[in-house]
Amino acid sequence: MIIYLDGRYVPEEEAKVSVFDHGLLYGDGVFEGIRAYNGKIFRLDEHLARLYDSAKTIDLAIPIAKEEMAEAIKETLRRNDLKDAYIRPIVTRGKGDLGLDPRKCEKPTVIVIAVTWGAMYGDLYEKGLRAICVSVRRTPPESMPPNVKSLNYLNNILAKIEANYQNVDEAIFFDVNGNVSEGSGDNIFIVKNGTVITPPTLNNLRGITRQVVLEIAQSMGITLLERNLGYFDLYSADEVFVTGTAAEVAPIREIDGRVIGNGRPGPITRQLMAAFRSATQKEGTPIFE
Ligand code: PXG
Repeated sequence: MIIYLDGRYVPEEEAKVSVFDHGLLYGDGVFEGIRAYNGKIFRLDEHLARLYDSAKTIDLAIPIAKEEMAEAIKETLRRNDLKDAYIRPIVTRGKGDLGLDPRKCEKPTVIVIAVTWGAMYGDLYEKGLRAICVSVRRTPPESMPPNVKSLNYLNNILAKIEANYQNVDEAIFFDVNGNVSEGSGDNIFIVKNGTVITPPTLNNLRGITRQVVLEIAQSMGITLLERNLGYFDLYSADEVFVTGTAAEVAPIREIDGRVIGNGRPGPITRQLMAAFRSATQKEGTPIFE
């Protein structure tokens, strides 16, 4: 496996960062999760925009331009001969000392990892996922904007741990005000009486898959709403699904023991899953040109 590290393409064994890197010491940095399908990188520009916006928000100046980052991603895929892949660009604050002051970090560390990747949830795309609403709340935007895709995922990991202890597939976050936020690593949608509804993005990550699904639903003439949701909306929904680069579009069949709809992926979810799959096969930035 070849990794991009600070301008060089190196074997995995040589892809090492300092133990004084603030990405490790403090989770000080940002990342993206991007997919390539069929030789094309899906929504690369949107992912790069979010990476640079996340970095800007935490006052981290990425030392290479977006175009260079795009080239590093493509070249990493080419060197690993990958046509279908999960791509992980990472930018950390860089090597500093044991104090948290970022001014001690002279140069951000830039990494691109690319690996082969199949369907994250296997047969659950047919059966549907089981989920719980977790007690841990999504970090409020006043503390750390969930729109920043930062290297500190402990809030999300605590949610996942809670779901793991309950032996379910996914965790659903609420925010501190009692509104539905998102899944541990994906955005959430409900379908009620034919309308597709998803929460606004102040209290969650502005997912790129979420945006693609909204575009697809609109093009299909499905009524869309962005509004706050509560427990009532989740439990009484006809359909619930989550969206993410890793998860793609994944149906939820049960929440806190309540069966959603008839316990099978619903018709609108199925339509959106199929349309999303076909979009990922068709569009994207070519890797090998
Ligand atoms: N919310 C959060 C908190 C995320 O981390 C999404 C939504 C979906 O966004 P996109 O742009 O991908 O549609 C994410 C994306 C995992 C994992 O293991 C998931 C993500 C990142 C890293 C790992 O599930 N997330």
